[in-house]
Amino acid sequence: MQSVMKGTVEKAGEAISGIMSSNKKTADMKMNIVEPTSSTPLTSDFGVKQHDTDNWLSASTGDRQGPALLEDNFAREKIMKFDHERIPERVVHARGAGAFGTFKLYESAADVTSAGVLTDTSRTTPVFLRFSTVLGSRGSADTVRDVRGFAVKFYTDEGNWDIVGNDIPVFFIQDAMKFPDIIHAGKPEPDNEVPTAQSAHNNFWDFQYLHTEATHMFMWAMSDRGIPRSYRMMQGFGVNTFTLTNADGKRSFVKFHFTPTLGVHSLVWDESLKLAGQDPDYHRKDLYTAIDMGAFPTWKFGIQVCPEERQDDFEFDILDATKVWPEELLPVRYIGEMQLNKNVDEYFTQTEQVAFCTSHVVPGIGFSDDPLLQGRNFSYFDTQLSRLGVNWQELPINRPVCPVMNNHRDGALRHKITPGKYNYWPNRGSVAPPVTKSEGAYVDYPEKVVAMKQRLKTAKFKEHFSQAQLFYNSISEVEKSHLTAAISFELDHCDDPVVYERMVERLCDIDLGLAQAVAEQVGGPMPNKQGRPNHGLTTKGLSQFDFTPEALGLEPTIVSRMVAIIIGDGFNLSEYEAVKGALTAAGAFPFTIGPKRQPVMPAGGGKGVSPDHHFEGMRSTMFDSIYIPGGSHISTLKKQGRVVHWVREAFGHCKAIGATGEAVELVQMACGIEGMQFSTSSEVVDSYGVVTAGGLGASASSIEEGLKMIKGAKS
Ligand code: HDE
Repeated sequence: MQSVMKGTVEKAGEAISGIMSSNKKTADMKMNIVEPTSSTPLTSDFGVKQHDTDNWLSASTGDRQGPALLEDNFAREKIMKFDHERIPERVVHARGAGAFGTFKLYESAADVTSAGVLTDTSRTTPVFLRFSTVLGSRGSADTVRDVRGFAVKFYTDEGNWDIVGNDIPVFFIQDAMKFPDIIHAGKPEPDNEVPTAQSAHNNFWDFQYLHTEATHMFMWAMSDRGIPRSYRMMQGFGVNTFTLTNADGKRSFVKFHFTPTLGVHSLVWDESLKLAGQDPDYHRKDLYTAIDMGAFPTWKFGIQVCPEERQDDFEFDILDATKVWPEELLPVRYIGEMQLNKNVDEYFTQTEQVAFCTSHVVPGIGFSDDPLLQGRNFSYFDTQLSRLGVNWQELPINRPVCPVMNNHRDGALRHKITPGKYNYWPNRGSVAPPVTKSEGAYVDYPEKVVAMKQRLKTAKFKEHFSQAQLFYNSISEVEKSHLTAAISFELDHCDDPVVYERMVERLCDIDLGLAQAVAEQVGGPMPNKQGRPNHGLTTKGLSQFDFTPEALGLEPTIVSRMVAIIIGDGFNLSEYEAVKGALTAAGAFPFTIGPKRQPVMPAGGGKGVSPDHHFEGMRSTMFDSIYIPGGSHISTLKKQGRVVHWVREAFGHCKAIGATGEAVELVQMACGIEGMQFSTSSEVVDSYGVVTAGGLGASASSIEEGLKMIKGAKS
């Protein structure tokens, strides 16, 4: 990849160094970065230079290996350090990928909050974002069907603010106390630790039936949101209800939204399944490559604000995390933009050691009584203690960019050295005094609470189906059919009839047609009666089609899309170069795929082209689109099953395919379906996302056009 995109990488390098010189967090991290070079000698951890780290000190004669000696402190240090390399993986969201970036506000939200990060439009706030899957362990695959974590740490001038969100705006449970149950039910079953990274098993669906408040969320998880094309093409949501307080002390409720400027796109299920084996790192590589190439992913940041006086105006409780706030009732106000523009320097010390806490908020931002959030505020700090130890906030990735001073002391691996006499307050020297609100202190919102201590959920929390119906009613027919197929797949993996038959019953509470379609696939009695009547309401902002670039008022783009150009000996060099040049100029990432990674000769001879990969080394699933130039290579390629499969599979996955000259025949053979049009002249024909031109010339721009269709075809 570096070779094909060298120019772009150099440009990206310049852009990144410009951005980074003004990034307080990356500047702060530099203090801990020690770059190994060929002139940095190898030493032990206690600093002594070493001459041999391959052979354990032993009592050997010249021709016979003798016993290893315990006295070899260098060998012992190396082995013992290695023995302790692992820390506990996260109990959920273990598998992740992260990057650094910046947050810029373009409209002040001073009317609702006093937080500097949301009011000062002149600031650039450094961020670190960690994406993750939820159920799989650290070594599982990226493309499994799952919810994705979207955790953002804002290193603000007033301290760290963490939004620990997901790519889906609601959650399975309303109360934190249920978290161990939902996670135990989703994780591998306890007797045999099967399946890995999947919700397609008895326990998960048993829980979904018995725990009705999860209904809305499982509909989202089974929709295409559960199989994103890229971390860069997902929305992020804070999910919980937080509060904002302005300078006059007026408080509002708020939900946080991040919307990708690339639009929201998904894989198709067959691709996800195959990619989990073919390229388990698909998403982390996609993120890393895009940033490396200078195609920086960007999200618009929005707030959905509910004034205190309107909190009881809705049929749902605004503190219930299993409910969205429909945009017709409370519109999303986009006020800023977040961009990721630097990859991590080292995975462990940054992506693995980053630690988020929902309880980390800054002045002007606060909590609500959302019972899920209240419990999360306890859990995250607690989990960091077991994962990273009591001084986890001193780790380079976690420490704030503003001053930190207090009377917390000691504990394992304390790094900070705080000189002086005082480690308590008040002290006779008035050292490290608390300050007032006007001096920047976080002051809790004075809220009157009159209540009974009891374990309950109030009436509105007990309504569990209305928004599941709203979601189903609001998505497109294509999304509905994918959702039906996804539930059918999952329940097919449940072998206990109690589980899948009861789930079909549950689906009747949403939509009878959906329940019947699923029953047909998975077995059990065929339902014939709708359960709860469907209210028939719809809302915007739930379907992925509401987040295509066009719907967001943006130009569709092929920037960072991966295009495979397939060639064999005898390919048409001028078509190849024209299309590859056009793709590169438009910001796409073209890769040449040939029969071997040795020079492939163009028609008419000349210098060969060395492909980036060979037909067997990659699969169509790893690319967004395919282009095949014309030439005499087609007669050979047509006979190669793997090549025909490349094209046919890409077509089956609704990808844009381009062919010029003789290649039109190959594409026709691989994916010709009744009614499909192919061009035999220089006229460009676009039929079912297959763009063909029989002659030379017009191809470059037409392929570009074809690629723009990716966004629609893949949603
Ligand atoms: Fe989490 N969650 N969670 N969660 N969560 C964790 O904290 C927890 C919930 C989310 O990239 C853990 O540091 C409870 C909702 C993300 O490091 C743990 C409850 C949402 C990440 C934890 C929830 C999330 C976590 C495990 C129910 C979306 C990964 C490791 C009240 C808004 C952050 C860790 C990263 C991680 C607890 C529910 C998102 C155990 C008790 C709702 C993105 O503390």
